[in-house]
Amino acid sequence: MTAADETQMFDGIETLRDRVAADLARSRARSTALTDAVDDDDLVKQHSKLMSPLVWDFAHIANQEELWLVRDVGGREPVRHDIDEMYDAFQHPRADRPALPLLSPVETRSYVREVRDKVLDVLASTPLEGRRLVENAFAFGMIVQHEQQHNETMLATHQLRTGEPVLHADSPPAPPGPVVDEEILVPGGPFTLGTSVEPWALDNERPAHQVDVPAFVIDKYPVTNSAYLEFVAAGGYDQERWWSADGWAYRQKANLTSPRFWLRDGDRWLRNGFGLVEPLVPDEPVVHVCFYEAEAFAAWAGKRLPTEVEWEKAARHDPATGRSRRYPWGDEDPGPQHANLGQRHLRPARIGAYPAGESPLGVAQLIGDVWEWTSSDFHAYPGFVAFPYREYSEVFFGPDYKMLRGGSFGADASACRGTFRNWDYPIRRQIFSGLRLARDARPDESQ
Ligand code: AVJ
Ligand code: FE
Repeated sequence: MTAADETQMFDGIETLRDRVAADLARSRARSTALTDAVDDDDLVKQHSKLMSPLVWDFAHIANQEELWLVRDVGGREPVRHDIDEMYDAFQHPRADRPALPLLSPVETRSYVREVRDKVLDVLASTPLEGRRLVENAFAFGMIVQHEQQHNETMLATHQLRTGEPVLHADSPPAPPGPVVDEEILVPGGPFTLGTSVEPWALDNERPAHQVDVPAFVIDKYPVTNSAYLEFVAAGGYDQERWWSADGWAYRQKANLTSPRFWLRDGDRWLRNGFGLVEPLVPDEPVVHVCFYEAEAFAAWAGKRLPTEVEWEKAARHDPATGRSRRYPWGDEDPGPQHANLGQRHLRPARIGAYPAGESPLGVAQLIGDVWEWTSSDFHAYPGFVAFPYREYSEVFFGPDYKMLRGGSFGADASACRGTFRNWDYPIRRQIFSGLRLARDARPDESQ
C-alpha cells in the first residue's frame, strides 16, 4: 500500500465518523423536538392503544443505543442495568406500556443524554473495522435508523393525539409545471433485487440477487385524494365485491367508511393533520389507508397493487445499463429536490412536486410522501442471514405482514432507500400509508 492510499483510507474513516456523528445528531434533534413539543402529562399518556407513550419510545431509543453501542461495540459497563426488560418491545405489547413503572420524563432525558455522551466517546475511540458489526460503522448506522424509525412512530402518535396543534412545518413544494397522470410500462426481464453493497442496508434487504420480472404497468404517481374520493363517493366501502374476504370482514368489524382522519362535513370532506382540520387537497396522495382499503380501491379501479419486486424494479431499474440504482434518481443520497422525507413537511406533496426524483422510466414520488402498500408478504430473500439480531426481521417473516415501500414524509433519508423494506399488519392505518396502482402488461404492450 502506498502512502497516498493510507492517507485516503484515514480520510475515509474520518469522513465516516463525521457522517455518523452528524446522523446521530440529526436523529436526536428530531426525537427531542417530538418530545419537547408536548408537556409531561402528554409524554407519559397513551394517545391510542396502538401506540406507546412518547416517553417509552424515547427511553427505548436510548436503551437500544446503550445495548448495541455502549455495551456491545464499546464493551463498556451498563449505564442502567435494571431497565432493559421494561424497554424490550417483545416483553410488553404497546397497549400495556403505560402501566409499566417507566422512567419519568426527567429521568428519561437524563438517561438519553448519558447514553449519547458515552456513544460519542465510543465512536471516537473504536476502530471501525475488524468486526462485521463495526465495519463501515454498521452498528451506528443501524442505531441511527432505529431512532429515525421510532421518530416516525412518534410522529404517528402525534397524529393520533387530540388537542391544539403543536407541530408545525413548511408546506411541501408545489408541482413546477402541468401534471399528466399516466401509466408507465416496465419492460420484462432480469432485475437485481436487494443489495449486498449498501453499507447500512439491514439484513432483510440482503443479499442482492437476480429475479425475472414479467412486463407490467405501474402508475407514474401514487393514488390521490381525489381519485380515492371517487371510490368513497361511488359506495366502494359498501360493496363487498371490491374487498377480499379478510378485508370485508375487517371493514365490517371496524366500520370503515373512509381513510382514517377524514371527516365528513355535509357534502365535502375534510381531513385532520396533526390537529389542523382542513379541506382535502385533491392532488395530494391519499394517506392513512390500510392494506385492505388499498386492495379494495385497486380492485374498484380495475387494477391491482404492485408486488414488492415490481415496486423495486420500477424504482431502481435502469433500462439503459440493466443496473439497479440506489434510488430512482441515481446513486446520490436523497436531497430536498428529490423527495419529501425527514419530517420537513408534515404532509405528502402534491403529485408532480418532485420531477428531479423520477426513475429512468419516469415513475415519480416513489421515495417519500407516503409508504406504498404492496401485495407481498414478508419473506426472506434467498441467502438471508439474520444480522445482527433475529428480532429485527426474521421473527416477522410469514403471511401476517404486508410489505410497504418507499418511505413517507415522516421517514428519514437514513431509513429509506430503494431496497428498504417496511412491513405492518394489513389492518394498520395510523401509519403514513398510501398506494400506487399497477396491472399486468397486455401482450400488445409488452412486445
Ligand atoms: C421496520 C418499522 C416495522 O417499528 O416495528 C423499531 C422498526 N424495529 N424497533 C417497527 C423497528 C425495532 C419496525 N418496522
Ligand atoms: Fe425499537
